[in-house]
Amino acid sequence: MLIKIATDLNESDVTPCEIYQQRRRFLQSGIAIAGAAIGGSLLSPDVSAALQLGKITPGPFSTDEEKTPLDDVTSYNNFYEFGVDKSDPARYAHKLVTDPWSVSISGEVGRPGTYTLEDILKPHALEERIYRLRCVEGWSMVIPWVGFPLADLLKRFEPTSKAKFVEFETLVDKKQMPGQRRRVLDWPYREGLRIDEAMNPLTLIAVGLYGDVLPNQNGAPIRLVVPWKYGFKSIKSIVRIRLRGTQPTSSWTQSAPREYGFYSNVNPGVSHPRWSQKRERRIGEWRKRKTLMFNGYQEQVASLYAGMDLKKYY
Ligand SMILES: Nc1nc2c(c(=O)[nH]1)N[C@H]1C(S)=C(S)[C@@H](COP(=O)(O)O)O[C@H]1N2
Ligand SMILES: [Mo]
Repeated sequence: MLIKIATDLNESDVTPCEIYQQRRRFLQSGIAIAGAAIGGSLLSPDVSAALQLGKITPGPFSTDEEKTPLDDVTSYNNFYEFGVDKSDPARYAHKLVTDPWSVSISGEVGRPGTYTLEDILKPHALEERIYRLRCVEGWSMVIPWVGFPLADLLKRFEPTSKAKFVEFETLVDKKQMPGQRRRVLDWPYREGLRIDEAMNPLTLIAVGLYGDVLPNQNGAPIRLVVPWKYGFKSIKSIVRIRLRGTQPTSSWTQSAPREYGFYSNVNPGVSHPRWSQKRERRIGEWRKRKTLMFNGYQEQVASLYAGMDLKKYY
């Protein structure tokens, strides 16, 4: 774990739970976290400054449900580039070099180009948004993300009137990502959204969680968070964003089109062909919860799908 704590705490004295509660108190009291609190070994001062960590304001749409402990958020992950076991990302992702990092923006935009992470992040004020994340496998978490709306990012690059969809890609680098030596998926990991989904104010570009930079296993340095869709739509470690006129594919749809559709909205009424999606296990809980339509974000997103048959467009 990257998280370094303020100097008046001794890391070995406290559990991860106490560490994040302590960190929360710093944020809530509005006191900037000292520079040392940022994962200095991996981030250059430029990127740290661009991230503005310590100046995170509470954003809209947060749930007041109990947050999943940091320890679970960073040790139970899906990030197939590092292996298919839940523990592989925490074990292997620390090797990923996330600085320098660049993101190419292409396709139907007025200002295409390859931008450094700093260029990408600098104009954006960071918000904390506590969102539910529900994996298609049937587990869920509540994660306090740090980020800003994807819409704000896309608008800066001036999408043309032909931009109907957005496609995202993760880094390909077999040396750093040992899981890519096997063709479990057709690399790069790809995802896509319809432009109105991408522009919805819920859709987040995340650069941190629990008030700190993203741990590598959670998709550093920059990932997508689409809380009304199954977790796999929330693509990690993005290097390419392309606006397009036609619907892109996604890695999971490509690998098993009958199981994973382009939309992949959380929907308890549409089963995965091999299991039900009616219930979920919140990590840390024993009793299963009912899965909510659109993962509980109906109010924000139901109108996007008005008139669509969501059994057909799963
Ligand atoms: N590049 C990439 N992004 C990815 C994945 C992946 O394997 N590779 N897994 C997805 C899946 S299935 C889930 S449930 C979420 C998990 O995010 P978390 O580990 O931060 O909780 O990341 C998604 N993003
Ligand atoms: Mo997932």
